[in-house]
Amino acid sequence: MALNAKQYDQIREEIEKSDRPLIFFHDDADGLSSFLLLYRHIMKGKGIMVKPLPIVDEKYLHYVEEYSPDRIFVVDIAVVEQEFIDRAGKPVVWIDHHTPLKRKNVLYFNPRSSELSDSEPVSYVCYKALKRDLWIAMTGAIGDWYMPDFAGEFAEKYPDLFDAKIKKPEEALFTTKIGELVKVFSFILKGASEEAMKCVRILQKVESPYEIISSETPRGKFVYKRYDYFRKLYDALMEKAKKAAAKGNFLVYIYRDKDSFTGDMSNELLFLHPDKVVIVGREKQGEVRMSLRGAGKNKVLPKLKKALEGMDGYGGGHEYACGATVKKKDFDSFIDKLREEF
Ligand SMILES: [Mn+2]
Repeated sequence: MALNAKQYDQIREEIEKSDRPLIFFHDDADGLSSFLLLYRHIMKGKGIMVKPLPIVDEKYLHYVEEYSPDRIFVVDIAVVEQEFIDRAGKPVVWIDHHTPLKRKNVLYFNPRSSELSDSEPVSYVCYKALKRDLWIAMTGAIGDWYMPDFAGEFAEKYPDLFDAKIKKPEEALFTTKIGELVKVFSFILKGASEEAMKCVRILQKVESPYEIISSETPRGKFVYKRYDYFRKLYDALMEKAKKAAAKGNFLVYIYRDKDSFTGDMSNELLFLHPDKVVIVGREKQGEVRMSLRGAGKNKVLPKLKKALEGMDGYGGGHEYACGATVKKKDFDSFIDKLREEF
């Protein structure tokens, strides 16, 4: 079940009590939005982007030492190791919506703890607790393929960014201005983290979405330019992917490039081809790292698990959205096995 009023109050009290919060966030639109909602509520703190793996462990302890926060927040991160919590020596507040985990000495908020099938994004949870910066909350929710109950209110305030007639998050994502803002939030986080964080710091204080999407201010333009750089790379890859041979019900596209767009690309390709199993992979260090997507009858998770049996590879995720890695030399046989499963 969604969190209750008392839990939302508790989240708000925790951030309001904090004078120097250190906030770890996932490197996607939901994670970034969650961080921004917490930060902007008190205009204090420091954000740390967690990538490439959504795990906060002892490798992140040095940030605690360097910043010496009074509280630690972790948002939209699937795993926080007990060792990190024990050694951080500060109160830890963890807000997440991945598979619930058991940890000690942490204030843990997860809508899935009481109902595993629930999936409210973390930015939705933060917005319900703080009720500020509606446009950031909407960006995080849509970025997580979730149509929030405040979509109508958002449409009233920002009719040029979103239309209340739209009921499917993917339609908002790929046909509206709020969808473009999701791409901004996702793409600026790619590439070098120091450069990404320059844009994040700007987002900590921008006053409206128009500063960015209409480049209304120099700082908004700065963010838009970084987004535009990655968008061009993305669009070029998408052009090739759209032409990729779609044999039967499979759309497979593999590329070599230093930036990871497989998640974003597979989502958009699935939107264009909802009847297909979409696989977008990136070749790196003798491996193919891929995102797999399906809809309707194409539940990818169980088939992926079967196809990986006895193979030198790993993967997992949600029913319709997975990630997996296999050796380059095994890729073709992996795809053959997966085809058989479907
Ligand atoms: Mn996320």
